[in-house]
Amino acid sequence: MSARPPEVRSTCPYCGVGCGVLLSAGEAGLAVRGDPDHPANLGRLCSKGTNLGETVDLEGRLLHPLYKGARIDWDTALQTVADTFRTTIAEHGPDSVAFYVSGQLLTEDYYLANKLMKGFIGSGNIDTNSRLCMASTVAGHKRAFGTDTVPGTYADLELADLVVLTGSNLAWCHPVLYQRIVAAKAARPNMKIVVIDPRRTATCDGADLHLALKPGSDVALFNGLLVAIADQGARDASFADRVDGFEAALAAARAGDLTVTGIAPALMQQFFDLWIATEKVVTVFSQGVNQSASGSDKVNAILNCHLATGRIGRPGMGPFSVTGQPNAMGGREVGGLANTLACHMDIENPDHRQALRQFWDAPIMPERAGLKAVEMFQAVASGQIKALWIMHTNPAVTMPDADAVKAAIAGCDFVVCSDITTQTDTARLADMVLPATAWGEKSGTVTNSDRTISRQRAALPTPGEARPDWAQLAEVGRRMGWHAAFDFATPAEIFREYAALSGIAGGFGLDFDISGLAGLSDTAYDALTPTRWPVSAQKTGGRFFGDGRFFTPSGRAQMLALTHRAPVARLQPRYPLRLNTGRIRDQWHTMTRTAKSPRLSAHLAEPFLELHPSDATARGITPSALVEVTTPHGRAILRALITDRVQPGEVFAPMHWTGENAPSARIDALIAPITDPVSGQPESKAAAARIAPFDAKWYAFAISAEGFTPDTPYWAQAKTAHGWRAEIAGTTLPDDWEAYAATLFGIEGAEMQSLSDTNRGTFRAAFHDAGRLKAALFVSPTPVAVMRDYLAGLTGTEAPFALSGRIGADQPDPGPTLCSCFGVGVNTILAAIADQGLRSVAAIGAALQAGTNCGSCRPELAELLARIPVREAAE
Ligand SMILES: Nc1nc2c(c(=O)[nH]1)N[C@H]1C(S)=C(S)[C@@H](COP(=O)(O)OP(=O)(O)OC[C@H]3O[C@@H](n4cnc5c(=O)[nH]c(N)nc54)[C@H](O)[C@@H]3O)O[C@H]1N2
Ligand SMILES: Nc1nc2c(c(=O)[nH]1)N[C@H]1C(S)=C(S)[C@@H](COP(=O)(O)OP(=O)(O)OC[C@H]3O[C@@H](n4cnc5c(=O)[nH]c(N)nc54)[C@H](O)[C@@H]3O)O[C@H]1N2
Ligand code: SF4
Ligand SMILES: [Mo]
Repeated sequence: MSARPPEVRSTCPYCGVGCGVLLSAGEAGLAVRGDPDHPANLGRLCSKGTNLGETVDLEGRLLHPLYKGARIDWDTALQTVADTFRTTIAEHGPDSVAFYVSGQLLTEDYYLANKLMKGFIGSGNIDTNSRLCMASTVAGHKRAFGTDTVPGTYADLELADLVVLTGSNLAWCHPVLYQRIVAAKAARPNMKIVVIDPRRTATCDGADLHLALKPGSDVALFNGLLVAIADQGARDASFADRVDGFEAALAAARAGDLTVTGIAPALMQQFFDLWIATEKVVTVFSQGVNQSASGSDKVNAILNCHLATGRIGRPGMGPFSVTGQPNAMGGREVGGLANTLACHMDIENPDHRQALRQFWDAPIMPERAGLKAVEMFQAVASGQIKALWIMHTNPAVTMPDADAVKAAIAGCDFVVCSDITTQTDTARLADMVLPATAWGEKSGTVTNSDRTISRQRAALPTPGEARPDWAQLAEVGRRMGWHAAFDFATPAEIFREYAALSGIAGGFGLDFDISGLAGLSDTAYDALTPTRWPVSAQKTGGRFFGDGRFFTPSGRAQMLALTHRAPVARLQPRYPLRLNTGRIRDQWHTMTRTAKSPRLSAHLAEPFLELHPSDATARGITPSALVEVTTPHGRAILRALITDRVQPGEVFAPMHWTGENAPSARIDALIAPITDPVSGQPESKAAAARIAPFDAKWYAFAISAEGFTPDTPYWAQAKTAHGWRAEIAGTTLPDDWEAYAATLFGIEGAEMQSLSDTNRGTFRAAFHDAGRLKAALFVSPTPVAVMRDYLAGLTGTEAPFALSGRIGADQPDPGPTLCSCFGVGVNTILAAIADQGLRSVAAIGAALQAGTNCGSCRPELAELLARIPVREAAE
């Protein structure tokens, strides 16, 4: 028996928690488990991390460069990119080109992209999807602290006596951090959790208090807290000389109106009292704060309260921005934003520019910030930008006004897209598509939310001709004529240069200094264990600001005078509803990886709109019907999910679905390109919208062993264990359902059973080939009632009774999958709660295994328990 190969230690490619993973590639695929030694997760993983093995196959992978849809060799591809950028710059100047990159790039990739654009092309026109994500936090931190510094560490979340989660659905978006908090609370039941979110999310299930504020009213709420801090004499006198601006901030706060929050005064007071009475308080914030036209002010309103009370940078207290992407933090460090330079240096600071130019031996440096994402794509649309390189991001789906962005990309003279697949809305529009090595195949570093730098290491061989992003950038840099500056053969070489540069930043007294890592040998880089920055002669790891020293010219933190501003997208009679957008538990952004996993796709298999029962009733929208959502910018069709988790007048839709899997659900087509004036971050969570029932003539549910593409106004497709499932709706009735079904599935020669009831308008067909079910279609004039999860498992089996659409009467319907690790459905859980009198999440786990592996579904299990009255034993 051969010895098992050693596990490769790496980092999960999804959220900013930055969990360590142990990988082993074998014949059965890639096995993934949590790294017990990684400080972020100590062995835990959420559903997305647990199911990584299902996402790394080569189906749909791009394995060689493509130019205008045809395969070309790397030499020609890279020369074409270099030549086109060079001639465009020669004719139209450096600002006629741009890079749009991503917080999912490795630090080494990101550093080179920034070096090439800012130091050698000589333009500031490199921006990143972090503009849609972290820009308001960066602006808020810089205004208050002088630098973009996250003061605390993850341990603070466990040491705190109060954790406030505002604009963050941590249970779904940073599940392992959430589990760490829940475990800390279980160990110390006096610890309190408060959630501030217009919606009642899964995160609320573990909370002591939920404040459902009106969208966009965070500044008013935290201003109210500041007033209460002052009135209750809770200002920290010993910290007062470390902070400027208290009086002005307080005066502005006193002028505010708390009623705009829509929160009951008593509840608000309870929150203020709790916050003030609890010294060890951490306020966690994320996209509900950042993605707003007042995002930077929201950030500063939170920082104001921590600065006034001196609750910052000490164990168990501080403001805590959790980063979204695995290397959102790294991107901020390398200066990936159009208005920053590498290592937290400033583009407007001539000394910083000069030092960087000298270090890089750069021919030219921009003296002003480049275009921020929204402006950048507007400049692409107007023809000002003529060559664009998009790397590791899918802006045709995720930028606001996404249809305009799509048109801009399509109309641009030359677009390069580096991706792992061509099956994205963006890659399909690019002139040149360059195949990148994917997560399991590449090597480098990422920085998580608490400043911990971790290694990503390759566990899988490079497929086809794929190349790492850094290698693509280095080669283009060399071919543009800058041989020495881009003469890198390994990520370790890039990292050493970057670490050395950070020493210069440290010399300016800046926070980001990892010069202690500049001398890492290749072997030491390979072996690097998770390390929190800074790493310098002066300071290693730890927290910032507990000593009251900030990075502003005065050394004091700045409190800001802030005034509540309502969302810019105004509600009006034609658009009376607030459209909020965000994430679901088991999908990652535009789904190019997570949608490959049948397990992850089972949780929520279709795009939806959460709407309040009163709004549904008022518009005649019934459960499971389709709704048409319209804003001044676009239109979407989504499944109605009627729930009091959202407030009346507010609706919520996920951001994930794309032209590839549900073309009518590209939610960013509905979002206005409105941005925060300070940070340039879009207002992604507060569109003005109207909704109406979608007038479908027929609805269908379909399963198939092979992928298929309906041509109807609504469809949404998801992967199953042995094929695909789809929801379909049409506005015109086909003449012949049997012919329609055969064409839909592209099936010839299979045996068809069908059943139609012309009176009721229903039709069902099942196709068998060699005794195995290939595809089935269930049509009805109303939303189809069949056992979807059961049917989804039938393709490839004999399934003689598939047409019935349900399991035999003797077998229960498991219902939609809730626990994706063990595939346990809602109905199974509800039945067990009722029949076995289960009272706790742990009891459900003992009975059904649900929730016992990654634990991501535990909040939803708790919600089921709360919803279902348990039969008393005596009854
Ligand atoms: N499962 C999953 N996890 C992810 C990701 C993913 O795609 N899928 N993406 C990662 C990335 S890049 C990011 S940035 C993070 C995002 O993580 P989060 O910010 O937690 O996620 P979102 O769902 O975008 O938004 C959070 C909440 O903000 C609320 N909100 C909306 N408007 C307001 C408001 O005005 N005030 C307040 N206080 N709250 C408001 C929304 O109702 C929503 O519940 O998640 C990361 N983790
Ligand atoms: N309405 C609305 N819009 C939003 C948000 C919201 O909450 N609401 N959130 C915003 C936020 S916070 C974010 S972070 C963005 C995220 O939005 P995007 O970054 O646009 O979304 P992703 O799906 O993560 O795109 C990553 C792309 O990189 C490709 N890829 C994967 N691995 C590699 C690799 O190793 N190399 C290369 N070159 N490519 C690779 C993937 O196939 C995919 O096409 O969306 C933003 N848009
Ligand atoms: S919490 Fe989940 S998605 Fe985030 S890094 Fe950890 S395993 Fe990955
Ligand atoms: Mo993000």
